[in-house]
Amino acid sequence: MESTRKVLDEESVMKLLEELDQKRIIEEYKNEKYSQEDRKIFLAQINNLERIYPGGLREYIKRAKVLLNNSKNNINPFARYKPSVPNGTKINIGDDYFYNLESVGLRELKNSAFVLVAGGLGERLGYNDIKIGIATELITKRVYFNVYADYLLAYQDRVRKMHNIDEKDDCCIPLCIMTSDDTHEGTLKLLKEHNFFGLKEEQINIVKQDKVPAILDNDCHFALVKDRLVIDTKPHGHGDIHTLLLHSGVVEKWHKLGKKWIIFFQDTNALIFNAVPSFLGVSATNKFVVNTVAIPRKPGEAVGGLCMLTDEETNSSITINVEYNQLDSLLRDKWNPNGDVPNEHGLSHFPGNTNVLLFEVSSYYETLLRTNGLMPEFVNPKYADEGKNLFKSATRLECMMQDYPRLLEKDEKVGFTMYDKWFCFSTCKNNLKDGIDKLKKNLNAETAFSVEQDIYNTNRIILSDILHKLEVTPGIKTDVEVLGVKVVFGPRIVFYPSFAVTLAELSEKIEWKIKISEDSTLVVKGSDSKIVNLQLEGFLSVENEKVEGSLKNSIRHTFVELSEGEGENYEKIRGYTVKVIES
Ligand code: UGB
Repeated sequence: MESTRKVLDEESVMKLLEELDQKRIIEEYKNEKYSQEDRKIFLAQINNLERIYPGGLREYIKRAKVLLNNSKNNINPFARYKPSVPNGTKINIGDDYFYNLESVGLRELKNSAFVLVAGGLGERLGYNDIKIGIATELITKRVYFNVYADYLLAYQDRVRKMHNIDEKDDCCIPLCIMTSDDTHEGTLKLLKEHNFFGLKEEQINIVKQDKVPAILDNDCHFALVKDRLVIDTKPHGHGDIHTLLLHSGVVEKWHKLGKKWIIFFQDTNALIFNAVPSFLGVSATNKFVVNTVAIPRKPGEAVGGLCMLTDEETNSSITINVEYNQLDSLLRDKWNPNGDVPNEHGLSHFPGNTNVLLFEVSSYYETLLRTNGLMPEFVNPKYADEGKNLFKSATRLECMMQDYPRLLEKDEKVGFTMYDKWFCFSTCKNNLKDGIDKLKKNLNAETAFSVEQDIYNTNRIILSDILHKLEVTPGIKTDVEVLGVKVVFGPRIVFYPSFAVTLAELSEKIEWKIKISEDSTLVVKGSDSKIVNLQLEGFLSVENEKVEGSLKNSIRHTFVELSEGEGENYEKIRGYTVKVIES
């Protein structure tokens, strides 16, 4: 990150470790069992740790000591704050205001850049490869990154048309991807093997997050990897993206290019792009420096809650995410003795954070320069004694990308935009078994099969409930059972972004209505496709053509349960495969 930093030689490293009170490590360094090569690797590691953390190891330890001291003395970071339900912009999908926002947002795409945070290992998902390489649904089998690239390409196409930009002139929408040691190689491989899914290599920046030193005790002694001269390190969290965007020079580059907006999105939420144009419209209209896509959440869900926190001393307020593992206790203390209680619809009073964030570039760049890209952090040691002096295992500082608004000093406008969940949020975070257990507890499964259901369902709801252009007729039952739970699929309707990137476009390209049987499959691609009064029984794939009238064939996509361990990885995590049958 800080490329101009001087390389520390052995003497300087030893001086630094001495200053940081890391005597045990200095002793270990001198141990004769280590070779010159081991020592060289160790010195390189210290130099790297110095480089990746703004302010280096001195700053890391300084901040860690404060946070560990607060934790030991039970100083609650929220002690000064009183939580209340925040006010945001409520979106009614399909009303006039929504279409207005979409068209404002569409114009802003020219000034936008995107950031995909994809450094997470996905421990809850238990998938043995990178998450952006998982098939989103089994009809087109497009993996997450393919879908994201398709959206960027379709946005570029609209920007070109809207602003009369010639084919030969560049109108790239830049993308930055954050990887980690767990995902970096896999991400490069996926992108290269697929020729960047149609994007230009130059429009993509990849920044890799590094891990930070693991800490053994309240005095911030670093942990060593067992029997090795290597400092043990642990993930620092998705908040690293802000530090990396500054120190890699990416945000400066985008600022110079005249970009106005940066949209941050997660690795496994393809539905979010339904909301992107209107979300941009909200920020542009309200001049928000930070905006968050929010959704209704159920109490107890692993989704952070947006709260208005009012400082009881100064009376100033901030609307910010409180992470799901802290929300209930904060609310019990100062809002309702029963904590995160449901409202009359069974939902939390506090909107859920999707971690899809939209920042205004000038304010963002200025803030990062002022703070040197250092994020607010927290520490979460598990203590082994009552006095809180011993840790069960080494800990580290962590940071979250959604904590960025805490860095703002000026009276800048921070907002959030509330959407219906079905429209923009469906993530793949849990393995099959945990997903099913969540369903049984009336929570969202957030697993591969629920994502696939949500993709088809969202298109069905948009066409039927919002555009009033769909009628579903009965067909052969094609439900599949997964670990004893029935998974129901309606018609498998997949629209490529090239066909429509807004609801307004979709509505314009579907004339009259679509009548489709519940076991049919419709895939539409290409900006020149048009659907006029279609009655479909079977399978239809449309690309840049006009289809009209009645179409019947005997092709069906049926879902078939797999036994444990059977199938490709992307099938194993959903528990079924798709079979194309012709009767
Ligand atoms: N990620 C990284 O790039 N690097 C990291 O070190 C860690 C993660 P998770 P989490 O969607 O409802 C978040 O693990 O942290 C990427 C919000 O904090 O999937 O449990 C990772 O690859 C929470 O408030 O999510 O919870 C992925 O793309 C809530 O909104 C992204 O960061 C929740 O998301 C998120 O990582 C949610």
